[in-house]
Amino acid sequence: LARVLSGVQPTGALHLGNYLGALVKFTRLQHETETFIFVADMHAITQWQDPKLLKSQVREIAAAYLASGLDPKVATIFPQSAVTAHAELAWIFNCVARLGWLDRMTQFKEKSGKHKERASVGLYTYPVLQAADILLYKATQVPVGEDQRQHLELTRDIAAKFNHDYEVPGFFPLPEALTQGPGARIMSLRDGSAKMSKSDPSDYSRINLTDDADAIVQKIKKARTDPEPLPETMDELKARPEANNLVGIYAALDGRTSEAVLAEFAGQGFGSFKPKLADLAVAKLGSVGEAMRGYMSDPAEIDRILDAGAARAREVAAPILAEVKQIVGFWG
Ligand code: AQP
Repeated sequence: LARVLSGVQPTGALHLGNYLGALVKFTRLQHETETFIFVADMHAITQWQDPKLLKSQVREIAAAYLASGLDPKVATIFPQSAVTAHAELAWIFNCVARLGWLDRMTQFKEKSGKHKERASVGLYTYPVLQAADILLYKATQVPVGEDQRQHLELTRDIAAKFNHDYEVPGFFPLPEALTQGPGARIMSLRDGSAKMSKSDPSDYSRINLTDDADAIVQKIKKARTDPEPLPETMDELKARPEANNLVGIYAALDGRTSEAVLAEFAGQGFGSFKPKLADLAVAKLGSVGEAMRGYMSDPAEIDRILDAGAARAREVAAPILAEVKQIVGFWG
């Protein structure tokens, strides 16, 4: 049976990109595979997080998981920092990964900005911790958005080098990124060439999971487009980033392909397509936002779910970490 693992950082309100690129896939996969989904609070502190808020941010991501349909009886849902084996394995992997590999990571370049020397060392080694998250459970499949593909390649490189250097062929699997589908790269509503992101200063660039129906409708109405009607073919659509993005969002929300959406709407202008997209988004996201608020009103229940998930994750991780330590020649 394939084992799936993924997570989301508790660093602010989730948006449509996180939902379609990650959460929807988790929910779908949980019934087909053994699924581990964590809240990445150790990753979150690579950039400053207010310690008074961090736990409630973790609960909010857990609430979003549950609201999107993750079932804690089926999937293991837990806070990353509750399973200390993540940090232990990350240290070993810090000694396997090469500086040259990390130097190539584009997300570090983007997130560290102009003053690289002021970024935390943790932000730099973030992909190594991510490799530990995945391989600690010997996960084979990692549902993520396109932006994480490079980090997954690094995880494979670390697994292969560990297996080779310690002469344990096949000990760690080489996990695969699951990035298929139209939701893998949702772009900003203001700029078809930038990804939808929590850190974009314009709230009109994204749809938040907590937005109400009015906000969703307004944001879609104001989304940047061109004056042409929707084309007949995918090639024509791909040449128009904003149009491509809105069709992709429709497809992902409706569980269809962009081709199927084009077949229905080709020839229509945005004056008629946008209201239909807005109706669909309100129908799909409205219930998620409402369910999230419901879960958030009972933090004790969320904590119970997260504690039970952490206990289960520790059980699975412990023997794998023990074997790794033995392979490395550690004392414990
Ligand atoms: N625009 C996106 N389209 C599709 N998937 C996306 N993901 C993020 N943005 C998009 C996926 O969401 C999951 C959670 O990602 P994260 O917790 O690492 O958050 P992030 O990537 O830092 O999210 P943001 O919004 O992009 O934050 P900033 O602004 O800080 O960069 C991952 O699977 C990711 O691929």
